[in-house]
Amino acid sequence: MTKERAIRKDENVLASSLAELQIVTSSTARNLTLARTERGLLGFELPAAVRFYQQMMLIRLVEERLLDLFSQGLLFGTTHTSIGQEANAVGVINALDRDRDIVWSNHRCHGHFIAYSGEVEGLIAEIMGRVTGICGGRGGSQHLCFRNFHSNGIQGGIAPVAVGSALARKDEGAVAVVFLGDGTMGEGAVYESLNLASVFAAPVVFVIEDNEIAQTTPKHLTVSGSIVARAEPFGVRTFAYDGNDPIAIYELAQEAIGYVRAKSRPCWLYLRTERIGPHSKGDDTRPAERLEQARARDPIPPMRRRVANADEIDAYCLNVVDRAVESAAAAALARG
Ligand SMILES: Cc1ncc(C[n+]2csc(CCOP(=O)(O)OP(=O)(O)O)c2C)c(N)n1
Repeated sequence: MTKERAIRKDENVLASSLAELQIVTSSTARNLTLARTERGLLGFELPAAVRFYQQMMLIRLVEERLLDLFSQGLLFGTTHTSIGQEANAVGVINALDRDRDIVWSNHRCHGHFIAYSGEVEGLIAEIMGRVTGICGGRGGSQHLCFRNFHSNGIQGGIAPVAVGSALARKDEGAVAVVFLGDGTMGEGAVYESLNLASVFAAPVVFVIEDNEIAQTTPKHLTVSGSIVARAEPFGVRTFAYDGNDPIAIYELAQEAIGYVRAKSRPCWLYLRTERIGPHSKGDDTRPAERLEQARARDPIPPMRRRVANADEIDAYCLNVVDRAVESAAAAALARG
């Protein structure tokens, strides 16, 4: 093949890929209407304790089902679950203005995403690689994009983007929230972002979910000093919580987000939490007693005791997940 023909062939491939991408993008855009967002699933009309319990159960049941679907070979790509960390997602996301604020999440994003959107079916379909997924089945577990919600699996890579988005939307009164793990404290981009957020007065909330482990590496082997104290030298105010109560997290997040919005300043919201499940699938190397400690802080049982109709909510959430899986399985494969 001559060089010229080879280039033309590449151009044709590129053109057809772009055309395909455009189809996916426009069909996805059609799906992104508020009408399709199953806001009822998030229980906006319910009292806070019931609403938070329902959202946490949805997250838990979706993620348990994802692990099951993975073991049956029904997922596209990998997946990371936030089992044990649901209170953070529910507490922080419910304190946001979902229509105005911007969320930047990471590889462990399903809980944040469900609490933001209630799009259980769109998420499951996405991870099963189906055209009905919220990104047309092309993004998978770690790369979600829906309204003002974005996730990306590169550790720390979302921090500068969050700062930029906060600056871009500052005049509209929007706040950006970025979720980072303790294992991401070694990424230089986090500190560059903290510095610029402070210097440029960006309304961004850095949420640190400290579960004391990064994949299989315990925090003490890689993180020096105090994570709570890290932001203060940058002139960034810190809010901190150690526990598993979504209502307490919600109240603290409201205070933190209220401060960021009112002062147009960044803040550091530190949440000590526990990952109960594996990092990804079947890759938990922690000793039994450490896992026992983690399970003792499961946020769901204490909330369950506070909700009178927990059985009813569990049955409702289970039905939602069953229907979502059935409907996703019936949809066409994005790459099929
Ligand atoms: C820059 C970069 N390095 C390595 C990885 C591989 N990786 C994915 S998640 C992870 C651990 C992250 O730990 P942490 O930030 O504590 O979040 P957690 O998994 O505990 O939620 C690693 C090393 C990555 N995604 N990006």
